[in-house]
Amino acid sequence: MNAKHAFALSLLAVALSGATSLSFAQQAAVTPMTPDMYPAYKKTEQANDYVRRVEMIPMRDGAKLYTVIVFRKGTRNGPILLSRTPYNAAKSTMRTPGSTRIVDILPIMDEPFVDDGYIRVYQDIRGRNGSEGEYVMNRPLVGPLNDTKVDDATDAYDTIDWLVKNVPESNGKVGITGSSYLGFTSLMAEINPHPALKAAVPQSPMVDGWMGDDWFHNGAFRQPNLDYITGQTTDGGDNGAVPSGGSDDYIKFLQAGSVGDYARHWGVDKFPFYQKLAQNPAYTRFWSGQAVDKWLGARPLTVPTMLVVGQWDQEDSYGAPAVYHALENKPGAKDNLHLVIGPWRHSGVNYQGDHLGDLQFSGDTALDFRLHYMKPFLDHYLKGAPDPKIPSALTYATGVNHWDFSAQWPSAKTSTIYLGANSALSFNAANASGHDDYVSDPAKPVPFVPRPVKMSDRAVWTTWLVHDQRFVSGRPDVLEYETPVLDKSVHIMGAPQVDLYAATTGSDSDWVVKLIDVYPDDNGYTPTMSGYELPLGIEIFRGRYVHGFDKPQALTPGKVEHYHWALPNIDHVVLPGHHLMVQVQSTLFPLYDRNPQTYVPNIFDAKGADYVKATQSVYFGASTPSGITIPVSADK
Ligand code: PG9
Repeated sequence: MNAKHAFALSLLAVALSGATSLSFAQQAAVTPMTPDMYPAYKKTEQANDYVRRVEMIPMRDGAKLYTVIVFRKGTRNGPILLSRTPYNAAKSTMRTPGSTRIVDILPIMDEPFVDDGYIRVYQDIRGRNGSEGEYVMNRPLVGPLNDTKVDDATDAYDTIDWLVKNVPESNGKVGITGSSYLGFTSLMAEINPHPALKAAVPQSPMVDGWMGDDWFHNGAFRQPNLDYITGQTTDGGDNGAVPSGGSDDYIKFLQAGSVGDYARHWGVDKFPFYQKLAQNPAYTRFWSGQAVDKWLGARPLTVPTMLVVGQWDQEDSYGAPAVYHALENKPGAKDNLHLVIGPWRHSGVNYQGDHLGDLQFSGDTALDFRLHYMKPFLDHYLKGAPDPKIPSALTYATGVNHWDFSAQWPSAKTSTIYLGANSALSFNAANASGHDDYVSDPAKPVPFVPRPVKMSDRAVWTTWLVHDQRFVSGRPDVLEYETPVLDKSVHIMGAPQVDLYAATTGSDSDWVVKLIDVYPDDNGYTPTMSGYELPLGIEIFRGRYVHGFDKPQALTPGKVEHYHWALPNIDHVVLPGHHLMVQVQSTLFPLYDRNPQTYVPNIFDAKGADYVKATQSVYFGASTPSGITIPVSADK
């Protein structure tokens, strides 16, 4: 018998015996020339603790959307928790490829849900990854800006309809959640919602891309978007950033010139979404017509909604509070609308939340929220569990590290801190009038983090809003105003409002204001925080919009204008022994594009000669009371 025959016989013996393997003694001897191919091999199925089904769910226009349904084996009568994503449903549901454990394949936030009988569903939105159809960034609602018959509201409706009819393990009740873009799709599901949609937890939703979410803030363009658009729109999958290299984004953007110059240099100008941004720099119908808070505010609230945002959300701090305010007085809002503000970065609610940059909190605040507030909220509406009685506003007070429960947001009580002479900042209006001047030079913009700047570095990007601001203290183009040491605490609960009276020698200008908690110089308990200048809010305003976001106008050189804008919403206690500080500057680079300081019709296309130095004057005193009005807790 040659080696081939012996091998065939051993296969036959396995087949006849029904055994899956032979003991070493039973095996025919192999020789060096025994053929090595073994076509009879059948993969041993892993003993997964989950079921993972992929479905192509048909929409009303015939497009099919790639949908992954995951649940623990044995799940019956389970509620469905849906997320509709542009970030790859297949990858989102295979975090650790090859793992047999459901908690390893799903994102960490899903663990308590699937452990408690939930069915987790991730779907690629139309045109992304595995889904059919055309991708349009934050696809507008069907109507004046969308002449098709489909949007993310209809797609959510059709998906939910299919799921409740075709997932026999479900109890027919659906919740929707997700952060940022997924927060946007969660809100869209609430427009003409499917009756099976019983609750929504939109997190850091992108709501108004011009006012204060991803693309612009008060009209100033955010340059990291160029990387995002490249990744998002250059193929059906997930491309990377602009392949521009370099060790310092500060230099890279400065050398390029305007945003338009940069875009042309790297080929970004060809992308349709870039063109949408560059052709719509002001707040025209293009933007107001797709603001999600305006769409939602035009309808009653029918789906119980818990809006979530991070206090230091570096991408979408605007959206959740804007939707809250658009809905708070609507029929159906009482008891069904909640705003949650946690001590997190953008999307930090879904990760570890025991610290942010140098700031430490009491335990894992994100897990605490998910376990003790978010899940009981969903359990109530999707599983019939008792009502956890979540307040209208659930906010985490940083500084003292505990959750606050409020019936309204923001606090109705306010207190104003005024800029004054000699760098003073005071709760009393300044007696003497005057102004402080600095020269803003677009050739030397103020960096938003210490150089070298690498905006794609996650550690830098996710924590820049809590970065110690001492790195710009003392720059001649940064004004600083500071209170004496506080003898009692200041509990901020809401969005501080900036009133800046200022003039420029240019014909356009940006203004950046920061509200800062200055730690004691000798901070014994956490020495690493000694003297730390913790930003409580940083926000920009593009001067040309002072008389209306849809009406850009040249500024009159030397004329004092009253600029008004909001800092992000916070719940923070500035402790006795600390100081409050305000910094004012005119650039925050390369996060925001540079204002040339000469009025041009479209800053995306400013020319080299348009970029000029300007002397900026910040006014204080009775008739020009620059300051910040702070909502403060009514408790004291
Ligand atoms: N902030 C991201 C985004 C949302 C919507 C549009 C563009 C960007 C995100 O994290 O998804």
